[in-house]
Amino acid sequence: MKRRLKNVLIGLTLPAILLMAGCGNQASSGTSGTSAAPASGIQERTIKAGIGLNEDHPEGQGLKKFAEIVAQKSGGKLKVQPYFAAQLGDDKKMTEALQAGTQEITIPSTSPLVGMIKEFGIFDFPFVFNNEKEADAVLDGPLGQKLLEKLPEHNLIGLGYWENGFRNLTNSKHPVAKPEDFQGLKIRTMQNQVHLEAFQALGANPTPMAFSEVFTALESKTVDGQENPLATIKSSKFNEVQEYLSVTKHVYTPFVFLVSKKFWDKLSPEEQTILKEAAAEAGAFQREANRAENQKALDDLKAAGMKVNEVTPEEMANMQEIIKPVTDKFAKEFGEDLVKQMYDQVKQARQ
Ligand code: TK8
Repeated sequence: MKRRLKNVLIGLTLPAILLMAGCGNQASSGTSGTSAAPASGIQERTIKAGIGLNEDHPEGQGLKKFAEIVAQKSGGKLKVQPYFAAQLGDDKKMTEALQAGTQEITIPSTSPLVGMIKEFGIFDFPFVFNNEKEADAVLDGPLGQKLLEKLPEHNLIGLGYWENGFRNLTNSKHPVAKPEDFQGLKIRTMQNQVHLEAFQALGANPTPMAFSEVFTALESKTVDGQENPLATIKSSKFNEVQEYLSVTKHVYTPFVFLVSKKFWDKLSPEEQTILKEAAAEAGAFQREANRAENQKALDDLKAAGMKVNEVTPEEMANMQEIIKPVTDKFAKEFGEDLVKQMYDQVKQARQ
């Protein structure tokens, strides 16, 4: 009897002793259902991450890089499943899925989110940044971070900004070199009031729509034109349905890296750190890839037969003048101090 009792006691105490001696990993790694929390604090998780652009676009390359880094930092336990080309829906739909907790990550343009976080609208003001360096300085500086802090109240966590880039106009009617050339053009815009009213002020006839509908709308001539960075125009093959490309660089659009707060709050500090670091490292990679691709895309689009014209700084200034009543109106709506901060930080970045 005594021997049996002794064996039972050893059976009960041995795992506890092993656990205290830090041998918990063997007991819990990869096995499910163990009562002891894994010493490493990393669970086996599958993370659905969707974007609207194609896999070959620098944003798609950046998302794949993110998945690699997360797998490497988590020993393969955190598995990011990437979805491209709006397989999970457009920017707004995927952002709503994050808020509902049915999707974990998306990286939309800030523009379609302005209905939810109005202050993001300051990035829709035209001709704010002269180059990517200035955009990085504002987005990665106190102002960009301040806007990310508004996300948790919307059930979203923002881990930083990636690059969509400087937008340019394509259309099937004629070159656009000066404000009068916008007259009557049916232009697809993002679902964003600043863009809509800016193109109206220029005399165009804007139609807001989700990005996933743009190619078909151009092909069926429902709209005459659209505007996007060169890498997107190339990756989405808009040259197949658009004859003219006018290099206007009229707005710099950021992507914002979003995580569902419902998902985020379940993560251990270690898992959160892994996602934060991976989003930053993949973001730096994505910005570089986007800039390289934008350089190359212009030559490729010309080679594909697009008729390309550059818009002179004088004519860009004329466009900005015409749009000024619109940006003055929205500066009041978004907060004039926020807009002033943005222009002050741009000035600092120019020094
Ligand atoms: C892709 C969109 C796209 C944006 C647009 O999901 O809608 O034109 O520029 O990049 O976010």
